[in-house]
Amino acid sequence: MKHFLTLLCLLFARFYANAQNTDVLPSPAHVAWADAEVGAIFHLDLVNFEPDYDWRNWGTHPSAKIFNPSKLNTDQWVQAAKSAGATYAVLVAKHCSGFSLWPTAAHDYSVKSSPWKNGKGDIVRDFIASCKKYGLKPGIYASASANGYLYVDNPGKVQKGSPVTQQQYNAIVKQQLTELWSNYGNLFEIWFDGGVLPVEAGGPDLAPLLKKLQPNAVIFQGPSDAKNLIRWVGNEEGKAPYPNWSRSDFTTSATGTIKIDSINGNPEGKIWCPGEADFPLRTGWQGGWFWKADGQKMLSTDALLQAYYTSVGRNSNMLLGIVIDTSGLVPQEDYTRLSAFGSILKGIKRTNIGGLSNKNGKSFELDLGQSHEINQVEIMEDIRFGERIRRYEVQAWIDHAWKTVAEGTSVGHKRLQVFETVKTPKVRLMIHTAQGEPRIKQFTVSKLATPVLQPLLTISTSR
Ligand code: IPT
Repeated sequence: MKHFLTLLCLLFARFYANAQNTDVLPSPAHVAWADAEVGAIFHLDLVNFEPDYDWRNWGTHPSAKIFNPSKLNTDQWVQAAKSAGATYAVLVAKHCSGFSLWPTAAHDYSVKSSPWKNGKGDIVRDFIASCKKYGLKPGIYASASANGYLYVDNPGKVQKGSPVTQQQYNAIVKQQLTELWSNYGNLFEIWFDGGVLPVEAGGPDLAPLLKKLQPNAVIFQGPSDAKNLIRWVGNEEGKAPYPNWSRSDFTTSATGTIKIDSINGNPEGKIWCPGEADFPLRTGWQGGWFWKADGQKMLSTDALLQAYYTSVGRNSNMLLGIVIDTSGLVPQEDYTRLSAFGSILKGIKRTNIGGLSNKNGKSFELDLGQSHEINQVEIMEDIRFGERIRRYEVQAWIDHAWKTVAEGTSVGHKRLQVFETVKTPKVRLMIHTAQGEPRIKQFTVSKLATPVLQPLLTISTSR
């Protein structure tokens, strides 16, 4: 009996440990978001029409009359994003100026006071319709943390001289977000740039509103009591840190400031809150997020590919910033670069040499039939069961021995690693440390063509 009880205790302890370590799971919205992998984010604001405008010079905001992107065509924007491989798209509906791209009822500083479409237009409506037309999942950014028109600075605090009090500003934020979250259908992603001023610090109470109006959207840096949170990776270069765990103890910018908590995440973290790596196609003025006629540079396709590997390849989504010029279009040169990148991405997906999918366990061998050249591995966990892998190694059979070609820690939705080309008839994946039984969604070995491989070998893939 004593032995029986001890055994029972041991079994229970083991079960409990396993359950504890694997019970922080993604929501269905998180899983769909991880599957989406590549998104685009579009910026257009009054600063495009008045480049000298500094939103922090309170009271100097430009007149809405200067906003007239006369050729605006959201179909063209969404097509540009799609050509780059994006499966979702986020519109910055209100950036730091406070000027709103939809005819908000909260105040007059919006498209309705502009000459564009004689004040009758709605860019949010057009954008969502284009996303539907081209099959991209729509998202909206309308940050609560900055607003030049209402003298609000990060992290959502009303400054001296403002025409509104903090309470009035909070009410405006709620009203605007209610409009955006009620009138345009289900959103895939909602963006809070710079986080949200917590309620305890005098900010608006947004979690109940999210729960009521958009329960299935993932929320970038939202209030800490919201569901479906995702976090910032800490830079605007498309570089997720490594390791990059999907779990974390907080979302980034929990206090609404630039402070970064828990940048690598934590495999034992309390919440599922994966990283999204946002970065613009352009660099220079306004960080490259907004269009300017001159003085900016564009990332090369090599740089874009590297960013893909350091974001999607490190268990993060890639969110690529696309500018809109004052005519209301993605400039042709940007469009061309985006499509060139999209073609490269598609090509990469066609180079698979061998693989397996949907298998449970800690060790897997791939027989390639005959010797093949390979230089990339892709590992995906079935994250519906949590992130279980803690340390792994990939070996190839070379000269009658197993040689390590890749190793690492976090995997999550996707891990991509490239290495110098080796010729091998078989490959094995070994999971040395895990919590619970690893669930492998996919393990693939492939060969990247030399011109694609070269720039990737220069990034540190942390073997
Ligand atoms: C930075 C914000 O502080 C951060 O919270 C996040 O929203 C990020 O932008 C998104 O790119 S501010 C930027 C000037 C680094």
